[in-house]
Amino acid sequence: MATMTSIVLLLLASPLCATIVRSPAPPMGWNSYNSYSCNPSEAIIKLNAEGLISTGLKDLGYTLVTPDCGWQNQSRDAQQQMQWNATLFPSGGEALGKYLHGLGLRFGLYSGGGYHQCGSYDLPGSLGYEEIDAKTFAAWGGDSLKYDNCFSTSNDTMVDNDSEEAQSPARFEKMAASLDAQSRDFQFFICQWGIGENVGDWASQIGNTWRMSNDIYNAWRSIWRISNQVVPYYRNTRPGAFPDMDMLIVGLDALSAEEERFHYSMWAINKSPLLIGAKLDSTLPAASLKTLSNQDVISINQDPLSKQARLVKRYTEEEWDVWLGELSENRQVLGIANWRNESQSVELDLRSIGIGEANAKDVWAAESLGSLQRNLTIDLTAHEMKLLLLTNITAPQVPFESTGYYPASNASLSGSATLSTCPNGTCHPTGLKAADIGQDASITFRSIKAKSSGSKLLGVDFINYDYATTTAWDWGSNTRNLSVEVNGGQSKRWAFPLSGENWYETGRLSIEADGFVAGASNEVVFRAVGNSSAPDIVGFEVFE
Ligand SMILES: *[C@@H]1O[C@H](CO)[C@@H](O)[C@H](O)[C@H]1NC(C)=O
Ligand SMILES: *[C@@H]1O[C@H](CO)[C@@H](O)[C@H](O)[C@H]1NC(C)=O
Ligand SMILES: *[C@@H]1O[C@H](CO)[C@@H](O)[C@H](O)[C@H]1NC(C)=O
Ligand SMILES: *[C@@H]1O[C@H](CO)[C@@H](O)[C@H](O)[C@H]1NC(C)=O
Ligand SMILES: *[C@@H]1O[C@H](CO)[C@@H](O)[C@H](O)[C@H]1NC(C)=O
Ligand SMILES: *[C@@H]1O[C@H](CO)[C@@H](O)[C@H](O)[C@H]1NC(C)=O
Ligand SMILES: *[C@@H]1O[C@H](CO)[C@@H](O)[C@H](O)[C@H]1NC(C)=O
Ligand SMILES: *[C@@H]1O[C@H](CO)[C@@H](O)[C@H](O)[C@H]1NC(C)=O
Ligand SMILES: *[C@@H]1O[C@H](CO)[C@@H](O)[C@H](O)[C@H]1NC(C)=O
Ligand SMILES: *[C@@H]1O[C@H](CO)[C@@H](O)[C@H](O)[C@H]1NC(C)=O
Ligand SMILES: CC(=O)N[C@H]1CO[C@H](CO)[C@@H](O)[C@@H]1O
Repeated sequence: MATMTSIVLLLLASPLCATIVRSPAPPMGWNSYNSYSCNPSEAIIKLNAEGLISTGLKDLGYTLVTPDCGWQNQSRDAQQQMQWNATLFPSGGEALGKYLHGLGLRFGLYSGGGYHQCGSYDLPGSLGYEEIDAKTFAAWGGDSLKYDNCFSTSNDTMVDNDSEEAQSPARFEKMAASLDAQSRDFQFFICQWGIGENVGDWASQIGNTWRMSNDIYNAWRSIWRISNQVVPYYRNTRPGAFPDMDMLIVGLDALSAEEERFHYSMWAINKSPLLIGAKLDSTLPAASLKTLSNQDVISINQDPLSKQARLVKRYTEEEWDVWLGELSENRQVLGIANWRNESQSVELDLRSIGIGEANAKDVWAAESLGSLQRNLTIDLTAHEMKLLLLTNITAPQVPFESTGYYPASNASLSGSATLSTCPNGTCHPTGLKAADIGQDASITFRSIKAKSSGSKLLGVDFINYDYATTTAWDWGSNTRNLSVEVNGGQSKRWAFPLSGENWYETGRLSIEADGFVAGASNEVVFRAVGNSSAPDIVGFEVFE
């Protein structure tokens, strides 16, 4: 009864409070950080807000404007409220909000759940002041809050990625509840950096978006790193809950025009927010503006189904990937990603990704390709992401079928490799995994069946949660490599992305391995590559 009463009271009370708005599509807008670091100012914000309008980007949906770190005064006022730094923002926060709203834009606020703000040792954080700050942000007319994770555990350590406290949802939940208590709608963007376990599980409950990686870096290699880390978050992505791959580096003079299209495509199909980080003035390259303005790519990102694309096939030595995302109205987006910095021609059998026939539009070329089936030959230029919008999709007449599942628990392990029993319900589908596959280890599967000789599609069930935080600034890639040798032939290498949100959540990577012979006597050996560990292996399934 008590519970019933409180539910009734809550329902009655709800019209008085607003709540975190579950905006159905990923946020789009502009943020100051990538171009101005923690040094925004009123003039900078106004320049770029006006840039959104003069470039036409506002009309395409980029409406949120966020001054990132560095906007504050060092002291709170007598009522303990945060204040704007009047040297940098002479008109103050409320006036800035009015100005942005007057332009038809939305006002994004930024703070963090720590003792200080990121990028400073003296600007006050929101930790312990959540209710006051949420109220102040609402009074200024804020429409969203990006909430960062610096100084989470001490006054003098800016980045703590390892402690339980730094990884905990508690500080983010406190701010979410404080925003919910305001009589103003907010979007809540969690910037916890994807540290710890199961971040998408809790963050998607309380935030519109969650940063699933360390910061983007102004170089091509961070595209590879973040793409490998976003893979498993499709489980949490849904309308109102999106994985944040960080602000775009399009227009920042770090990538070629082709690479900018690749980066933008990858963010769009994975349903990341599309937050521009470039200066929207005369220095913005025309090609970058054109990329940011592609309406087909924007509508793929904003599609009402809100399904993150899946990495459905990878060719590591050949350096290309196949990504496939479901869209509304029974459409799909097919992304063919050339990680090689050279042009190459690749072949893809649509049947191997579950498609019989489909009509296709090459999105970036803006041309119809007519009806496609079976084997496509795709010419890719260096670092190109080809995006094909598929409609009228039919299933293959003769689909690939499983001809057997081979658990690691039934394989011969050598060297450091050990078989480990996982907590109940994990390490799908067997509950066991081969772990510690180091330099001298191998896992040998015998008696593998094949109906015919040649290349087979293998669905490898693996576990990798070796995520990059400090190595993110360098060459951390969120991958572990595995070599696969069939019947004593030449071994081949694959880079496995993250599989899940902990060391027990299985992911599946589909690869093609050659050298099988018809019959039931095939032998497949998995090994680590060089001196770095392989992903843990649960088993694999063969498809023909
Ligand atoms: C305001 O910003 C300026 C420029 O960054 C800085 O020098 C000054 O210390 C800040 N003042 C306060 C009170 O935060
Ligand atoms: C910062 O806040 C203090 C205390 O409220 C105030 O005296 C000072 O003028 C402010 N300085 C700036 C730059 O905003
Ligand atoms: C941080 O500093 C404040 C005041 O300067 C102090 O009250 C608090 O205990 C400090 N916290 C930590 C974790 O050092
Ligand atoms: C890709 O190749 C071009 C031309 O050879 C070169 O200028 C560029 O630095 C390369 N990019 C990367 C990320 O290595
Ligand atoms: C398509 O490619 C596969 C190999 O990927 C090959 O076995 C098959 O014969 C090809 N089919 C056609 C119709 O070319
Ligand atoms: C899809 O198929 C339907 C009939 O099956 C047809 O009317 C329609 O024109 C097709 N759409 C495209 C884009 O080809
Ligand atoms: C396990 O391996 C043996 C041969 O080593 C094979 O006979 C048996 O069918 C395998 N069982 C499974 C479940 O794969
Ligand atoms: C494992 O979990 C299932 C449900 O997920 C439950 O029915 C079963 O009792 C659990 N087994 C153990 C040993 O905890
Ligand atoms: C695996 O290979 C990829 C490139 O194919 C590379 O970027 C990555 O660093 C490798 N991973 C490890 C852990 O060595
Ligand atoms: C691993 O191998 C690389 C080169 O292949 C070498 O530079 C590095 O020192 C090795 N690391 C260890 C721990 O042996
Ligand atoms: C998981 C991870 O990358 N942890 C790093 C957190 O930061 C400390 C200090 O910078 C590193 O030593 C850890 O490796």
